[in-house]
Amino acid sequence: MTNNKTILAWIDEMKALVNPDQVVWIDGSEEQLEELRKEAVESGEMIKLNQEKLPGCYYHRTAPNDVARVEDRTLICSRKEEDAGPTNHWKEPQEAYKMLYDIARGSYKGRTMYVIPYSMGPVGSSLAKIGVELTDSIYVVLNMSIMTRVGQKVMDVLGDSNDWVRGLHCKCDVDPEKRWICQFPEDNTIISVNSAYGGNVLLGKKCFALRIASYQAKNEGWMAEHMLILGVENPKGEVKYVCAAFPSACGKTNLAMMIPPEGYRAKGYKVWTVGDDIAWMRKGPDGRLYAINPENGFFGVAPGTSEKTNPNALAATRKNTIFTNVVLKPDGTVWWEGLDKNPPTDALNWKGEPWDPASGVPGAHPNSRFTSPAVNCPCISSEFENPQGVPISAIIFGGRRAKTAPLVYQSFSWAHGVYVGSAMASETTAAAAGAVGVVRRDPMAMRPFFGYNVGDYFAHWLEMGKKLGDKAPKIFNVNWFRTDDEGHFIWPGFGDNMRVLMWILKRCKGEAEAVETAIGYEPKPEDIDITGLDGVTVDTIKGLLDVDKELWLEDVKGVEELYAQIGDHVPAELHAEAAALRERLSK
Ligand code: OXD
Ligand code: MN
Repeated sequence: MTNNKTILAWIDEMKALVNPDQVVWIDGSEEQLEELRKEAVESGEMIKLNQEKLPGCYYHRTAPNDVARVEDRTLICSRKEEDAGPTNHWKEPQEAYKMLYDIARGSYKGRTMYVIPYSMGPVGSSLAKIGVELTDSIYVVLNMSIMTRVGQKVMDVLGDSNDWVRGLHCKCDVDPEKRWICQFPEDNTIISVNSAYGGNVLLGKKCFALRIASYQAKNEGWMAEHMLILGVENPKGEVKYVCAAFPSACGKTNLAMMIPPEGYRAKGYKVWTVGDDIAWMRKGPDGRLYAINPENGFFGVAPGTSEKTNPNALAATRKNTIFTNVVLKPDGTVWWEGLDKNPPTDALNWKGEPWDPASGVPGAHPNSRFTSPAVNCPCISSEFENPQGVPISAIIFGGRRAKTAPLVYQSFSWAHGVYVGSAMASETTAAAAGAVGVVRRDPMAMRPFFGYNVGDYFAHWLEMGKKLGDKAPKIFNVNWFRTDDEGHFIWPGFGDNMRVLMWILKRCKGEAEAVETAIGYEPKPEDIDITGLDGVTVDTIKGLLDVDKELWLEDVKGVEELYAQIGDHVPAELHAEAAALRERLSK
């Protein structure tokens, strides 16, 4: 498939290490993928679902001890520990290679090595990048061929270049004690052993598109971010694009695929999805910031996805989708908590055991997933394949804060916006084990994904602002999760978040006024459109925009503690932003 010497030499080296019975190159053809699906069904690795109801869909179960990303076993192996920074686990590269090679040695014996050439981003786009993943799992091949662009066309574009990311995945015995997900940013290399769970083994996603790419982006002057990308079309047919970063469990996929309220739809407003998880952004020829979604599919959390919460995501799962760790019904269809109110009584749970919904134990794993092609999504943007990307008007940060953050505010400047992103946080919910309401700092929603020192990452953001100047997107913060004294959410969320997006876009066009507060620019309460919203008045909005200075001073303290933990690498400009905010709040 290629004469690229750097690829052939590396594959020879890896072959000698893992010792496969045979090597199969993934060419991207439907015939080859279909053969692999058949083989996976024969071996029991996958189950073919009801082809009338779910055409092209398959089912897979992971080992029960291998169901999520493993942050404490994810390492950034930069030469200097300081370059990994305090938010990452680190190992010296030579030691890490030795440890990983000892685990990987001979582990493909009796197995096939699949070679997956893949492109993150439209093939040939100047914003795209190429990787090669070696894996001994057909499940990985089939997921990668949904989540990325794979095959011959990728090799053709790469030619003889050495600018590609090496990725070795060895399933081994899925032993959690020997599970490691290692990134070597200085070597463009990823090695993942003893897992078969998506986030750990679909190496194009978190490992490359965020950890390795964030490091490349710093060196090459662009940005790799954990952000959705969506377009809002107005009745005149003009589309404006925004990116948004949220920590997990804040409704990122739902926002990316949002359906505007009826009143907006009637007027002709539409929302288009470019991406639901990752954005790669670069300054374009006109000086604006352009974004692509490097992925080609959605690796979404199934539980909670329904006709009501996200009909577009649900529609995307109705064909050519791989379901992992959901409930398997006897008619060869699938179910998960939150899909509807009719849990099946004669189904198998995610572990393959007969499941009684009355048991109170969930049938689908809370992190069960669907892997669906992006083209399946009814609201996929017509610009999804645009190699130039889409121009970004606004960057939105958000979190889950019961009392502190208002519904929406705009930063005073790019540098202040970088402070706002660095201060991102979410309060823990009852859905996870541990104390409720504890603030977890998650700068730019990147905490598990920085490929280098978080302080240097902040500095890179400030650099990008200087490079973009007055063409930089405006930066906003939103909070859909303010609660009343009884703990009920005040803002309806979901499609009604469109009302907040409208103010944001008007601000970007200079068409909306704002009130200057200590924390940033806020809308005038009457400027958030509440037409057709039951139970929400201008006073409700006033309450949602309220800023409690005591809580905010506490929050600045939390951010300063984070900065202290990061140490010298935090840019002075961010300390100055924190100090200025403290001063404004103390007035
Ligand atoms: C994801 C994540 O799976 O952020 O997208 O964990
Ligand atoms: Mn994510």
